[in-house]
Amino acid sequence: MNAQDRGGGADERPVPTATVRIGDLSPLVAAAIGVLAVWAALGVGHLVAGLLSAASSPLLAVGDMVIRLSPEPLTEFAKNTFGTNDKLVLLASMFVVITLVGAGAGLLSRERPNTGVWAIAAMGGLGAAAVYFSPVYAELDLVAPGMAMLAGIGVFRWLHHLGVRARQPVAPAVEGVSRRKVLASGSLAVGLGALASAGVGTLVVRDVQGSRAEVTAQLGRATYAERALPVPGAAAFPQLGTPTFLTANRDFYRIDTALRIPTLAAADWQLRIHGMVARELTVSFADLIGRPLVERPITLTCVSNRVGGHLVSTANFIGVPLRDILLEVGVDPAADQLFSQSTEGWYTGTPTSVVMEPGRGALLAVGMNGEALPPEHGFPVRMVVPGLYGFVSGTKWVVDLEATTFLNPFRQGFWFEHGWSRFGPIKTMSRIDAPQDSETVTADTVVVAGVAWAQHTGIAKVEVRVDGGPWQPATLSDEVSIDTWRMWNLDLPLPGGDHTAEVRATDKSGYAQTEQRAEVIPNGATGWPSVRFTVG
Ligand SMILES: Nc1nc2c(c(=O)[nH]1)N[C@H]1C(S)=C(S)[C@@H](COP(=O)(O)O)O[C@H]1N2
Ligand SMILES: [Mo]
Repeated sequence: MNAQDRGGGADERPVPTATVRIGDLSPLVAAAIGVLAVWAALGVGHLVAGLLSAASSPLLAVGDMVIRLSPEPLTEFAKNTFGTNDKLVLLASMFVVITLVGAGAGLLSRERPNTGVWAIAAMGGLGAAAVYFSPVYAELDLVAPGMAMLAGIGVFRWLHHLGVRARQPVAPAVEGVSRRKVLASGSLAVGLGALASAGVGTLVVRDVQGSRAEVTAQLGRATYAERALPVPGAAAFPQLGTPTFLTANRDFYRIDTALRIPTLAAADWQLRIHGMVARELTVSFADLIGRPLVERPITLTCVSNRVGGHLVSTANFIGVPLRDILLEVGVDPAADQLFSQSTEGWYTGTPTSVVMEPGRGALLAVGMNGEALPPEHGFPVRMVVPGLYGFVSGTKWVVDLEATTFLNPFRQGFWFEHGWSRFGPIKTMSRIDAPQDSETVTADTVVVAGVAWAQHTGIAKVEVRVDGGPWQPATLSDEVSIDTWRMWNLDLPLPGGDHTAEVRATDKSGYAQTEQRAEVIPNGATGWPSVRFTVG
């Protein structure tokens, strides 16, 4: 190393080259110390949050804040580009940014630790602010970011001290080597400690499996007022490329803003029903599951599903009719909005009139395909309203229901605040699953097959046309319920070459899908799905 490398500038003094500020950390060691310090902070924050309250993990709280504050185009870009991996991408990007900031903080502190300490304190402050301004902030939540900041600063000062010492040639080489060893072991210990804290923090948070197993067992011996019928064999054509009628829980599409899946055990859950009601009610999980349960197949759809998209799935949901509970509390007829909130702070508004329709079948759901709700689909309790997109009806991890009006400026749904529509009836839609786009089909007859949905209205007809020709009716699957999707297929003898197939569904109200293309925002996509394929 020579004098220029150290960028001395004004404080450069004419001293023998070999000893000029030899205690300064090398860039690599300085950067590594900064990185280890921020990792330690993240790990400790995650561990303490896991023990106290998951909502207080500074990393996740900052991520939540990013999601809440992201402008709509960015959110859509992320969803379209990364799909269901969007949260992983967000967390990974944050991790990279934080690591780089840590490295930068280290590099700015090659001589003295002060700059790095301030940078880490600033990051800690950001984490604390994110936790504090989270919609679910609670008393002890500042402990995790506080401990994280202290851990980060402590580790930084300590490793910096070891690093500087390791470079001072006060004693013969033997001592220098041992000091380097101390630095290396210290760094290793910090790295492992950070990893272990993050791991343990994640584990303690994730433990609702015991409670889930218990609920699944309870569902097995519960009293049912209504059970889903076995699915008829002709309800789907998976052999032709359509989905199966019921979607396995692990394949069920997942959409939410939750960076950490809430981990509320059934025993700790309760739902408060209040606002414009005659008798306020707080329901425990035991109350809820002790009522006569109903089990019904329902197809859920996300408003963000683009034409041809896969944000649509079907399950046998088990739950308690929400209408019955609302009748019990006596909802004021002037309360046109049912405002629901989840334990992690998401919220939406649903039209009371829809939930109160006698045949609608809105549920407080506790089960899905014969088991307790999976954690990512709302364990222990979620709302399901057939015929409405999830963003205005499907509140997962629901803990609060308030009868209010849509005029209440303090009770506006999360996605409404972000530029989406207030109401979300599901639009009649179809999808072509076979052939796939750009596929080459080698057969005399091309089998076109897919799915269509018009929840709570029902599908009456599906038609296919090829290369702009006449519309031809497809064969429909058995109808299981007007609240579920319906599969279709059609055999087409086609000459070799390139072809385009289009599909349109007509629902039981007589409405046929419009050709007009609409974006998903504000209230759902429209347009005819199409695929281009080659007969070879
Ligand atoms: N708590 C909570 N519930 C939520 C959401 C959310 O972000 N948070 N997203 C809604 C949206 S937009 C949809 S489409 C459905 C999706 O439910 P699923 O993930 O079980 O398919 O959940 C709804 N419920
Ligand atoms: Mo959605």
